[in-house]
Amino acid sequence: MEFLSSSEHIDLNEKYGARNYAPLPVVLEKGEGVWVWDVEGRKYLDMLACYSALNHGHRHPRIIKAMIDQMNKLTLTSRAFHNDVSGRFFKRLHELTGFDKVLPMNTGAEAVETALKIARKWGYHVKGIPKYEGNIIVMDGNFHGRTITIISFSTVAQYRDGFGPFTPGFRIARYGDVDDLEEKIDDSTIAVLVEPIQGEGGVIVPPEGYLKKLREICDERNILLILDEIQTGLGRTGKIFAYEWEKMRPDMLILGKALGGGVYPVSAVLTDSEIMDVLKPGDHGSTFGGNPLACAVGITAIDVLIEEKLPDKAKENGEYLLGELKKLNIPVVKEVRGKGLMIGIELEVDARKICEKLAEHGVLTKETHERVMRLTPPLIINRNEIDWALERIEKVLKEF
Ligand code: IF1
Repeated sequence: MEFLSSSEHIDLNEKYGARNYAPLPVVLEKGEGVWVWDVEGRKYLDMLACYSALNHGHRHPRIIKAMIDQMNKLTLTSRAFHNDVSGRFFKRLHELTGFDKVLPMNTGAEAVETALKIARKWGYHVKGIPKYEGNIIVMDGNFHGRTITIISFSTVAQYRDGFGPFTPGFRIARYGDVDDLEEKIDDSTIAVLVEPIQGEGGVIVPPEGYLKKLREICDERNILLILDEIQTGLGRTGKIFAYEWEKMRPDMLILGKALGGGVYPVSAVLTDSEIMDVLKPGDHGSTFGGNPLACAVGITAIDVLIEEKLPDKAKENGEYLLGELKKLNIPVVKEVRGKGLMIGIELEVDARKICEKLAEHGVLTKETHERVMRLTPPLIINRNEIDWALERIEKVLKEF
């Protein structure tokens, strides 16, 4: 393949690609572990990890091997037939989560849509809410994906602009505020959908005990508590699942991103039989959902997560990184917050410029909502690599 410079690659992308992103001017060619290289051979430390889809780092050898082995056998069958991998994947997820049943999908948004469909059907067929009067409560500042139904309940104007008319049946409550939630609940409320920590919302950590209170309210009112752990799950916050921090359990758990081991889109909805069994054959489906390749990758992604103790690493290294960042008393830093290796630095200035400067110093990350710089490195990152990043982050922040 002929060599093209970064700027030539950028020209191609701008000429032929939709402008639905404004990427940093970095053209990546190779990744390994926490490191990536651009086409000119410059090396970067990846502190974004594809928004927590790269918890295992780039091209984890065990995951690559599992994928290649499966590719040399069988990749895709449709669900018209069984395959010899999906059952083992479902069992592995059952062992990891304790939920009875798994519905496999591909992207996060598809899993969120699947969870909403299961919840609605449960609301009418089990809870007995009169058909189509049901409502589902979501949070302001939520991010659950980009489909028309999901952006119908987004509170970010840009994510909705131009995409109406919007899907009805959703109410917005203030994130972290159980009193406000209680005001929004009525007899037609089916479920509450919430992120344990809001990622895109700016790494917003709710008050201690929030999830526990949500659990109690949902139990009292016979409402399904659905947790979107697509970003917070699989070790990111220092536990396998963020809900473990509050010793509570959701009725439905949505996973994605790192479930695909950084190599393939794999997502899933997990719940117990009395909820999942509302779905009869033909009610819902997906061409690629639960394909052999996805399942082989998913099994290995879970095995690596557990065997390499990635949640504990995220807890220890996250505490260290957060602690070091909090010591930086730099005027441009307004607040540092997060849990495990899901960290956000709220700035007094536009975070994009800082991310561009960081890239020049070999550290890659991305802003969210103009002023929050997120730090969500692969969970395999070690102390030396964290110090290497801290040195450069401090240097760049001091320049502003
Ligand atoms: C983009 C954000 C992060 C998610 C949660 C569901 C999904 C996501 C909690 C949907 C996806 C991605 C999407 C990507 C950027 C990134 C993102 F800024 F958009 F919000 F991570 F914070 N639930 N988040 O975070 O999963 O369908 O994408 O597989 O859309 O720009 P998906």
